[in-house]
Amino acid sequence: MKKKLIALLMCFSMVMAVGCGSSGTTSSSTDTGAEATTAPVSTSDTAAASDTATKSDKLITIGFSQVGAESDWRVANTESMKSALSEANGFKLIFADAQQKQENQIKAVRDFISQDVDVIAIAPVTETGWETVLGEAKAAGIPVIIVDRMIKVSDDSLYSCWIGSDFQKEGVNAAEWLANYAKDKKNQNVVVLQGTIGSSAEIGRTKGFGETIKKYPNFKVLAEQTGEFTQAKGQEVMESFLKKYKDINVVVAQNDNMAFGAIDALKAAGKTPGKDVTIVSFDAVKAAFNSMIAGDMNVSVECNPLHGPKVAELAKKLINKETVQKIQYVDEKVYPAETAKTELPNRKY
Ligand code: GYE
Repeated sequence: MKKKLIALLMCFSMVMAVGCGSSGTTSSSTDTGAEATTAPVSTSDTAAASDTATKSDKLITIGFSQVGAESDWRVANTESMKSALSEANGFKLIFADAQQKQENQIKAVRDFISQDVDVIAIAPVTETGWETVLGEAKAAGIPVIIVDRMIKVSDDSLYSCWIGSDFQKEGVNAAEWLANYAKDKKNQNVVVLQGTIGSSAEIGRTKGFGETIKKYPNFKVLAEQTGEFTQAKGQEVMESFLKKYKDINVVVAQNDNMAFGAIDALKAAGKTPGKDVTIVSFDAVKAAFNSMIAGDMNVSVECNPLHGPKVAELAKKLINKETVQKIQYVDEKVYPAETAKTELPNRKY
């Protein structure tokens, strides 16, 4: 009740400042699938919701702000979250697709607060820019779980916990694999297709790979440019790299979808990816295993998107006021092409 009162007061002050629930973006970007939607909430709706117990006593209402649907990885992550946060498992999920824009995520979180959800989960597009809205969630007494990418905040109490991957370690693993694979090859020119600039996945993979490959003098990074984690942009940036640089020996794509785009661009330019150009990728989605079996991709560094069950467990613990581990990394492996055939049947995403 106290939480609802605080939320109502906050909402009122937000009406004065920005207009509570006036955002149409969240509802238009909201998934229209089976789960509930985040339609804009008017102040009178909110007041009504706080008067009558509209929420089921049993179900935990959780608002999840997802990055978008930019890659196979993301689709798998969404599926994992939706199936774990189901009514059968005790949840009412409010899913909002941010279409790769942080501003949409901020609006979605404000909608979640005004709907007085029990828990908020966010897969943040970028690391920075979260202080204000997370301060609002904290003031409303709503615990926040950060999923996948990290956030950078001066006050760690603005979120309850985080679960995701060690992106820097993934970058180091990619570089170590490459250094060993091409140890007898001289003058290896590398281009890097980066993910969304400012996302933890991009920051960690760029740093881990860059710092490690520097130790091996037969590699030279010619260029780094973002392909926004999408296949179309990966292909476009690769085409421009091919126009600019004559001798590209290695492509490092910070996710599989950009690697698929780069492979198409290389083939169109008459090159043989997997043979005369080494393709290093991240995520290890099923399609990457098929690409390795076809001989196009040389390695994919795993990034596990199956966070749903863990988020469900954390949400229940937070509701019960149990202590949870603040930072949790998932385990990940490296899959070179020679493992693809045996591993493909075991892959879950
Ligand atoms: O690698 C990429 C997705 O944040 C780990 O985002 C995630 C990344 C993943 O678009 O495919």
